[in-house]
Amino acid sequence: MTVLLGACATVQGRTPTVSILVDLDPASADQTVIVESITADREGRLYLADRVTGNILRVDPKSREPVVVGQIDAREIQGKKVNADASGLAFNQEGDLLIAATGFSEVVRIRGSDLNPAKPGRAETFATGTPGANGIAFDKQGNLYVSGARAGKIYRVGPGGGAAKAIAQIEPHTRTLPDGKTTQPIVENGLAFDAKGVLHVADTARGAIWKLAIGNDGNPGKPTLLAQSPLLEGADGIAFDSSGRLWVTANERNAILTVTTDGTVQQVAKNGSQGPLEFPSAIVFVGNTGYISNYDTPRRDNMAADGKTSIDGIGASIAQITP
Ligand SMILES: [Ca+2]
Ligand SMILES: [Ca+2]
Repeated sequence: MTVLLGACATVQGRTPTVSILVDLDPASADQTVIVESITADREGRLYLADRVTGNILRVDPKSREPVVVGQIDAREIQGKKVNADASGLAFNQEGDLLIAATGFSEVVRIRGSDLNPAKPGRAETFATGTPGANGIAFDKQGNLYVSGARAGKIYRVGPGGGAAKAIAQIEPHTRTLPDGKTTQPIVENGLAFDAKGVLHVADTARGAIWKLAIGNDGNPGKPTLLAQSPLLEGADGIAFDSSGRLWVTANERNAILTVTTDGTVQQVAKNGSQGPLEFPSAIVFVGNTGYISNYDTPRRDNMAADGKTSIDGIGASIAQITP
């Protein structure tokens, strides 16, 4: 009996709570800042890229004060101004920050020594030939993997960067949302490696997580489904916690879920348009605390009461979840 009670307590004892760490645009709730991803450095400081300004923001969870430490300049391409539309971020082993620049079909880099509030570092091209670049993740050898969004190609480039090569394919798929008109065609979004070096891929369109084993020769196997569930619709950023459990932000459902190694999906948190989750786009763990970027776009469960905008809640922000 004691054992049973103990087991119950382990499963149900503590309910993870979600709260806001930082409001990234305190003067507005109307997408004046747009953050699609979040990562952390070795000291546990958080980094986000603002699609509106091109600024790279650093936030120390203790001081909660965003500072600008880098910049991705817009480019002029064929006479038109093109924004980077920064997505996934990740640090390499040398401490340089890599950022998927969806607008450029590239991954850009800011050297660690240039992440400086006194003189924000300028991003430069690291990898080319990555259309739809969204999630990024490094393997243990320092190779960078890049997800390709709707076309479903996974790209890889070596530690030095250069022209990326497509190494795997997830079949394209488009889902229609419950409103009967909005569609979701992104089959590759967030990326994360587990401790064994298996790449996991969030499929936003199918509401699924794929696994891609990479052989010792560097050759990938075929993608296999780990989990597919209506709970995972909108699966965006993913990250493993220290116990090896995969956490998923389901953006359009304003939800956070976990997926175990046997594919069991569990909803950990969910809320309506008022937050604290507002179209959560990614999660990163520092110790046992998960930090979540709120992208806050007007869609599905994050649509404001006006039925048009995402103005409910506080808008672009970092939420935190303590398991
Ligand atoms: Ca993403
Ligand atoms: Ca909102």
